[in-house]
Amino acid sequence: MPDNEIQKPANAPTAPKIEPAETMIHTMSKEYRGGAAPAVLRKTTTTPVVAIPVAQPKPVPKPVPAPSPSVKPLQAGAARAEKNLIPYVVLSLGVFLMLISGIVIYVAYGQMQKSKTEVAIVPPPVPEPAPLPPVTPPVAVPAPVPVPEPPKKPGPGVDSDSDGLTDVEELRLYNTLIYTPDTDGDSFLDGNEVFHLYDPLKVDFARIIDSGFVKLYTQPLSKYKVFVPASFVANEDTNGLLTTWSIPSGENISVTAYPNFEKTPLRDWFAAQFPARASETMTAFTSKSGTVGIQSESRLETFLEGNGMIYKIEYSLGSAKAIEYRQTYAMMLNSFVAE
Ligand SMILES: [Ca+2]
Ligand SMILES: [Ca+2]
Repeated sequence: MPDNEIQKPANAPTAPKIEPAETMIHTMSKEYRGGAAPAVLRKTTTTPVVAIPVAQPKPVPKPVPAPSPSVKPLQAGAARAEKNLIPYVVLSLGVFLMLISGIVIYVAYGQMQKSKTEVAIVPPPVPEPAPLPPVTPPVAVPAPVPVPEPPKKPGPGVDSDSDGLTDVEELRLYNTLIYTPDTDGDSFLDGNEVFHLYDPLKVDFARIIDSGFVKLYTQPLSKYKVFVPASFVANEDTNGLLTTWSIPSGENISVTAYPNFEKTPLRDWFAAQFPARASETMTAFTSKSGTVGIQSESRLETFLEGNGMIYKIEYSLGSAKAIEYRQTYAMMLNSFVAE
């Protein structure tokens, strides 16, 4: 039995017989035992080994003598180690190159982004503004000084039929027709009849004092008589020098008596009494009853004299915007008698 053949225990089960064609046991020649040249080892390592069934007890291999340290298997191991390092070196180089490439690409990409950012940040060149033409300051034109308008003088009231009586007088005082100038048809206009102290509603020469539209007012202290519309209410002061007839629309007609003991001529008296109105033109006036005096330009203020007195008969408009009672005022003047 050869040396390298494994001793089988006596009581070991019989191993199945293995056909030589399928299982071959290669043994090492003596010349190779204890270390051999690498070339020889490579040649012998290809020797097939007999497969041992698992169920059999593991044979104890015969210890192999340690190779001599002076032999060259270490050189072969070193060569294999060097050979095995090559892939790692190549892999390391590849990784290194990839890192370098990545860094280069990263730096290049950063430079590109920076360039883009710098290009975006750079503001476009601002064109120089064209020089503006010299501005000529406007010539200051002084604002026109507003001229205050003089207060408007009240105009006459509406007289629809142009008979001399306003519509207000006809409707409120004399009961005449505002669209019929001659209400009673006696060929005299309504206003003309009132002015001359006639009844405008009766033909012939019926007196207005008998019509009921006017009444006689007598002032015993100041000693005068005057016709006034029946609807006017007299307001007298205590000494009888001033009597005022208020009109519901705001106007009033008044008589003021001034004693003239020295019998000063009327115009002189007027100049002394109203020195501020010395330049005012006063027109001579004579009533239908024969009383003489002077009258203002507006014909709304009249001074009559008689019986040692001077009477101012005034038509004050107050807040009225139109002169509605001019013919009535004229009627009162024509009826005024100092006695
Ligand atoms: Ca009229
Ligand atoms: Ca008439």
